Amino acid sequence: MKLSSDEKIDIREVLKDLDKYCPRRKGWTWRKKVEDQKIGPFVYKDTSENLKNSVPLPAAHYFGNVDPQCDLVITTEIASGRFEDDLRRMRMAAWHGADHIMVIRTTGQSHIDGLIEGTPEGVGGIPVTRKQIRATRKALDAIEEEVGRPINFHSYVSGLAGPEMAVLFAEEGVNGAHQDPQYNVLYRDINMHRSFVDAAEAKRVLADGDILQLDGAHNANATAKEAWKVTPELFVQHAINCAYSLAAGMQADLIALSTVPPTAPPAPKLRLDLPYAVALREVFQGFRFRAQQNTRYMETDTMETTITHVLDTMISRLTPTDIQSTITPDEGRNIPWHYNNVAGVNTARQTLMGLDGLMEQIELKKDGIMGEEVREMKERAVLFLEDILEGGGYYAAVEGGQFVDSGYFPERRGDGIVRDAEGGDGAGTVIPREPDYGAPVCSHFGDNIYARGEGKACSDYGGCTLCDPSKIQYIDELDPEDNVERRLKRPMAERAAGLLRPEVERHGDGLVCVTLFVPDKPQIAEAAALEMARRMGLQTPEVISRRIMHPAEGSLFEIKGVLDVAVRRDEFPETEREEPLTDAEIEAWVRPRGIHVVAATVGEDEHSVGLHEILDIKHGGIEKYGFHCHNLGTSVPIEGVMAAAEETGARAVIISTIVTHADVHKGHMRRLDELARERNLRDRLLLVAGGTQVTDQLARECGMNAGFGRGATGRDVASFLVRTLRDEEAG
Ligand code: Z98
Repeated sequence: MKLSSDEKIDIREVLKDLDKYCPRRKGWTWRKKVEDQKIGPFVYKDTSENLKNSVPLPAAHYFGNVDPQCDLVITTEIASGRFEDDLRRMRMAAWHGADHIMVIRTTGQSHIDGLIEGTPEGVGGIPVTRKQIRATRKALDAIEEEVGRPINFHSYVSGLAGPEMAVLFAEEGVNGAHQDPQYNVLYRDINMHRSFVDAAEAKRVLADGDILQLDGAHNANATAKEAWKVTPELFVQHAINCAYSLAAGMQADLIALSTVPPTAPPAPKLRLDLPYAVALREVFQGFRFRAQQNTRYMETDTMETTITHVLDTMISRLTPTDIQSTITPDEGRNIPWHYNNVAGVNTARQTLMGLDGLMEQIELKKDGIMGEEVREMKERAVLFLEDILEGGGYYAAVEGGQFVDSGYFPERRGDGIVRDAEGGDGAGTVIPREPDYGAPVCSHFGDNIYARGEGKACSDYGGCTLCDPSKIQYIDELDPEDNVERRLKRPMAERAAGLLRPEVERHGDGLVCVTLFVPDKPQIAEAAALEMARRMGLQTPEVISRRIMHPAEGSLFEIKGVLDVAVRRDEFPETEREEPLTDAEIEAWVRPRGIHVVAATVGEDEHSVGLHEILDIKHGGIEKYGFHCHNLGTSVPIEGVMAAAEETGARAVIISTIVTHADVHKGHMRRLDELARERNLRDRLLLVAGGTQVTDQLARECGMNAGFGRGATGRDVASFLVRTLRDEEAG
């Protein structure tokens, strides 16, 4: 399957022959750092290889459209609820630099004691199934070809079906997974004995599949009442999972600690979070670090979330990090919207590029408050661990409510998460292994009759599904109602009919967001804002963000609602728009040639703002490329313009009319062309007209070489002049 950058991904093509799909690559991929990489006008210190296709950061056009890629893997979390919609999001995110796609699974899947099949719709994520994984991996194969960089696909192996999920992931080429038995115990109330027994098995499978593992410690940040106080506990959670993973056979460089800077402003963030990040990295040297953005203190204001995310990312640069994780800044107020996946990724890459080379210029102080805090945190973590050991070990500690409370250890508030060692999902399901137990796949922890001889364990029975993919049983849709074919019917029919609707969560969902400021007290303003949204025609309007500007002067609201409007795409025929030349290309051609340009607003027009925009260096006008501009001013007669053109030896004339009546702008253009011909200057001169009523087509009909209307920039005009003059020069 191949993607073309001007065509949408073809879901039907993705779904075709999935029963025969095999992953073309297995295991995790890091970005390759390139030292002192020259990209455009800059030499970068912390970048990796460039992409083949991408959307650069918005300001890139000032710098020759460079799109440097940082050396950290960038994660985006995808959670539309329908895997077919996830695929398009992944493609958008990959074009913006994400190479770790974390697919959130549907609420409750961790409580299902086995695999599920088909592709039912999910809540807060998708059900992870073989078909969903294959479709996603197949789409990602094509997307990684398109952008020119391997993309890691990630989901979850914690939960009741951990070992089964791990085998499924290893079979299907999933590249990364969360696995942490403590997650099961603390956050999903799954029986502790079962969780740890399963974890050994699951981790062994992940290890053999070179799948990167993330732990679950970040959940303590996210659930604690005062997240900055649970840092000693976080060390202990990381330590238990790391030690257990090593014991199960994982390599340290595929074990990643999932860490989150615990606070957000107005808390003194760097003062609290930086020593924590430093201490973690000192204690867990040799392991990998995945830095997630803070999600504990996200409000409904995406700007606030973004600023916290920037600070989080700065901490990642100040302390070594391998994966910069991002979350959609609208998490917590909607099903995250696809453009917000892109927003999150862009926050990380914009920050990381801005901080390029930082650590070659500064050093963190090891003494003073940093050193003290680091030492104290480590001591408290060790005490926490000793406390567990003295109290009878991990299970007893959890039964006693040792984990997740709001006290800075050893301070206790008696508000820990308490679990019964004999309770929870899957209690009583751990049974002793029979002496003749045979493991169903080669990757396996512990005793197994097949693993006793030479060679592969599965050679005794002719190969397992990890070694021989033809043995995998692929099961297609089972639910006649809830399946991808049925879900695709409406969107596909609308697409075939050429209909377009706005969307943010799922194909054609009609969801839009409007921003309204209402000048009244918050309560009245909110009710009024909702009513205004209704009158705009939005169905089911809902306030997703409210920000008080002043208790009496007014508040700002973001309101989402459904705009039930479909427009036909054939109403908008595509016109070929030539990309303007880059600033550098224009300047390189213009400067050595000393080209004169005469410009004026003509007739009786005193409005010079538009022309200034096009000419003045201050407004990014054509002067900056080295054109010699002779601005004759306002209300200049056409004859005067032509005389100046003759005198200065100009190669181009730019006339502008903003205010016009009775089509005088057309008359001016025709007259300019006529005069140039009379004076035998037409071959030498490029005639350009601009103004609110002017279009390129109209200008050409009136004898101009080009016309520029509303929104045109100096670069557009310069690009036209250079292209035309260059062609003339080339003959
Ligand atoms: C993140 N947004 O990591 P359920 N195992 C572990 C987890 O941390 C998680 C799951 C499983 C977060 C995602 N973490 C939260 C160790 C989830 C998921 O039960 O299917 O939700 O398991 O960035």
